Order: sequence, then structure tokens, then C-alpha cells
Amino acid sequence: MIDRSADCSDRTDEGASQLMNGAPVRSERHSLTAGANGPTMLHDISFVETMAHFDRERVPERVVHAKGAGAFGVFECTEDVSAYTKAAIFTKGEKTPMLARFSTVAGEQGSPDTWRDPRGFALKFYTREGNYDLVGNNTPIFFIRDAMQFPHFIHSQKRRGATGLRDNNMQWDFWTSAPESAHQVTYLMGMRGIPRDYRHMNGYGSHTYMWVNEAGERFWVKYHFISDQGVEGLTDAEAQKIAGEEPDAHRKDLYEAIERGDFPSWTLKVQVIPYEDAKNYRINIFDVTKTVPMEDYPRITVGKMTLNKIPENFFAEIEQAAFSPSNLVPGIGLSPDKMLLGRVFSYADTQRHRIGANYQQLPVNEARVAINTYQQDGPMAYTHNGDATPYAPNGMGRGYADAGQGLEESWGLDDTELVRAAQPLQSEEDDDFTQAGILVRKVFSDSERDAFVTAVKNHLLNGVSEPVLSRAFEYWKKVDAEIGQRIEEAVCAER
Ligand code: HDE
Repeated sequence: MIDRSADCSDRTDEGASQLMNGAPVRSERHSLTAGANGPTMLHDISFVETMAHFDRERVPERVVHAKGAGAFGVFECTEDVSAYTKAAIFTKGEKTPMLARFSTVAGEQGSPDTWRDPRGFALKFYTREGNYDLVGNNTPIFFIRDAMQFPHFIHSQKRRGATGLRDNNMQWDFWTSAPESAHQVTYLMGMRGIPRDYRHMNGYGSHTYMWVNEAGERFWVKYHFISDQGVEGLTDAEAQKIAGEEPDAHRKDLYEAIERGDFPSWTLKVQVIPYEDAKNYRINIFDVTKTVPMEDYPRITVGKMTLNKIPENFFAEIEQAAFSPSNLVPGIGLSPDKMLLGRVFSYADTQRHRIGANYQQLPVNEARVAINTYQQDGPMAYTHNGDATPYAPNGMGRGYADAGQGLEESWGLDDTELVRAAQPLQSEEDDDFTQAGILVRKVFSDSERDAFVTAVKNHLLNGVSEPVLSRAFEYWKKVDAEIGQRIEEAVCAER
């Protein structure tokens, strides 16, 4: 037998590692065995602790938006918008530290950054009034308008039960069965459907939100984060090439730009809609499948966000980052958008499952203000209230919020019955197809329209069969008769 102890001897350098109880790891290389050929001893605590922790390294990936990248930065409010909101973050001159995470939607953690998909645009602002999260996308609209449909929609975009494969037939079956998707699918198949990278895309709050000023006046707002780098997209062919060569291309691009000091920035503009206008406006502003025309409500500038620091640790700060539309601050509220209200439940719920009940105590999620909370205990509790009176009301002098606070960012209901129903149209043009048609005819250039037809054709030729295929032709003819015809001819020519 040849003695190999000389080339793999244990080292006891100064930098040697410890177990989490602080005691030395006996060896990071050799387990404790009965003789050099084993078996391994169960009282090898160094081995057991190392392996047991490794076995628990992953937390569940996000059920959507699993693949992403994030960076820290600052938001500076450069304009006076105090007429519309009293939120400290939107006070002229205020600089607020922040975190941004960009993502694809349907792909899993290791999936390529360049698949055709909307991109998440999630922002967490550590304001002096508490954390404010704006969890948007790079598109101003969405596929559906009722949160009840979201699990169904996502199931159609993810993988089949039997094969574990994605299936375009399933995607088009859902889209053509839910015509409110037309606007978002047009956007997705268009030139903004695959961004060049995370820096060259805009971000949108997508839903309508509420702002409230010092006097208690309420306004509806739509957020637009306009990329100072410009907006650029990839063709299918470019995207596929990058997917093969560098699946993490967008994550890499973001980190490399920040590391070389080329800090990406976005200018925040908002559309402000007077509270009463919503009732009789020709578009339902609480329907996230619609945009609000800028000729009626032009954008005003608010400030700029700049990303200038990559995470110190991806898992701790990006994988465990928990964004939620329910993280609001005084002066900013929700709206009656059915999708938004469903989201207000879903995010914190999934985070309790994914990260744990005390996820808000982690440094990346922790508010940077003093907190007096009656929440206590739970798994991995880290911050605590010592021996403070643990209930309210109390006569022991510990403060608590009283009834009557916190109504101003809300809205009342008229004499309303509970129903399960589709929203009525505000006007003829409030239907499912008008805005999608405008996008195709008026926003796309000739070459962009050609690329759009090609993108839809390629998608349909990739596994879509009858009767879904014919329904897809009808769907596009409703968006625009000519474009529908062109798509049908292009598909039939290659089938
Ligand atoms: Fe999300 N979405 N979503 N979503 N979403 C999640 O939350 C959900 C929607 C968006 O970087 C999940 O923490 C429902 C619209 C982003 O961590 C989950 C509905 C928009 C991210 C969830 C929607 C978004 C998510 C999964 C329909 C743009 C990534 C993990 C009512 C305006 C955030 C998580 C990050 C993530 C639910 C629709 C944006 C399951 C129920 C519309 C950017 O809670």
C-alpha cells in the first residue's frame, strides 16, 4: 500500500475554519473514519454539521420571477410634487437608499435571461417612514385583470404535469381563451418583448396607485421609470444565441456596468389623475390591461433612481429579498384594481412560506426606522421586544395604534352588493382589443411590425396545434384585421 498522508495532510493554519459554535472544524477535507478505508463515524461532528447545513442550503425559489439580479442604489426626488403626495420619499431633495431586483417571470432559477417574457422591476425604498415597495414590470400592462386567474395563467406558462416541458399550445390556449391578454401579448411579441439587458428597459408600476397630499386630497398615479440608457430590444435570433452562450447575460451586464462605475439610472415620471376623474373617464384606470393615454394625463418628472452597488452576497440580499405591494408608507395607497388587491395578499404570504415568518427581520428586508410591534416570536426570531407589555390595549404605558387612524389612503364603497362579475366597459374603446390594435398600428414602425409578425409566427409554429391555432388567428384579427391575416399567411406558408 502506498501512504498518501503526505500529499493530503491536515493543515492547522491560522485561517482555519470553525463550526457555528465557534469551535474548530477538525478537517474540511477528511471525514473521521475507522481506518483510512472507512467506515465513517457518526460522531464526526465536523462532517455532520457541514453536511446537514448543506442539505438545507436552498429555500424554495420564487413561484414566479425565480431568475433575477439585483443591486442597491439611491432614489433622489428632484421635483416638488407635494401638491400630490406627502410621502417623505417624494419630498424635493430627499435621497432614499433602495434596492432593485429585475427578473424574468416564467423561467426557473437557472433559465436563460433572454427568453421572451416580461421582466420584473421590483423596487424597495428604505424611506425614513418605513419601507416602500413598488413591485412592477417592464410593461405598463398585464395579461389578466382579476387576481383569481393568476394561478391559472401561470400554470399555462410553466410546465406540463406529465413531461415537465413548457408548451406553447397551452400558452396560446390560455391567451386566446382570455382575450384581455391581447394588449400584453402584443407588447410581449413586439420590440420590447426581449430587452437587450436590464439597463435598457423601462419600469412601470403598471397598476394605478393612490397618492394623498398633506391636505388629505387624493389622486390616482401611474409610475413610469424611464431608462436613461435608452430602451433596446433583442430579436429572437439574437436572444437565442445569447441564451446558449451566456444564459446569465443580463445579470452579468448589470454587475459589470456597476463595477466599472457606469451606474444605470432611471428617471421617474408619473401620470397624475384627479380622484374624481376615474369614475367617468373613457378607460377603466383600475384595469391593468389598459394604459392611460398620455394626451389626457401627461407625465410629470419626480426624480431619479441610480444603481451603484452590487450585492455583497447574492443569496442573503437578493434571493432573500422580499418585495410586496403591501409595503406602503403614509401618502401612498392602493387602488380598487382587482389584480393589485390580490397581490397585496399574495406577496407576504409567499414570503412567509419561502423565507419564513420573520423574513422582515433579515437585514435586506428590515425597515430602517424604529419599530414598535406587537408581533412576536416565531421561527428564527432575531429582533424582540424584551419584556415590553405584549398586548394592546394596555394600561402599562406601551403605545399602540388607535382606531380611526389610517383611512386617508383608502376609498369608500358606494352602496355596493357583493358579486363575482366582469368589470363593465367605461366606453366602446375600453374593450380588450382597441389598445392592442393602437400599439400595432400607431406605435410600431413598419420594420417593428414585420419583426412582430415573425415573432408571433415563430411562437405559433413551435408546438401550437388546432384548434388553438385557428383561435390564435382570430385573436390577432380582432387586434388588427391586416396583422391577423399576415400572421395566418406566414404560419400557413411554413406549416
Ligand atoms: Fe407578481 N408575484 N403577481 N406581478 N411579481 C411574485 O412574490 C402575483 C404581477 C412581480 O423580485 C411572487 O415574492 C399575483 C403583476 C415582480 O422578488 C408572488 C399576481 C406585476 C415579482 C406574486 C401578480 C407583478 C413578482 C412570487 C396577480 C407587475 C418579483 C415571489 C394578481 C405589476 C419580485 C414573490 C422579486 C413576484 C404574485 C401579478 C410583478 C407569488 C397573485 C401585475 C416584479 O407573490
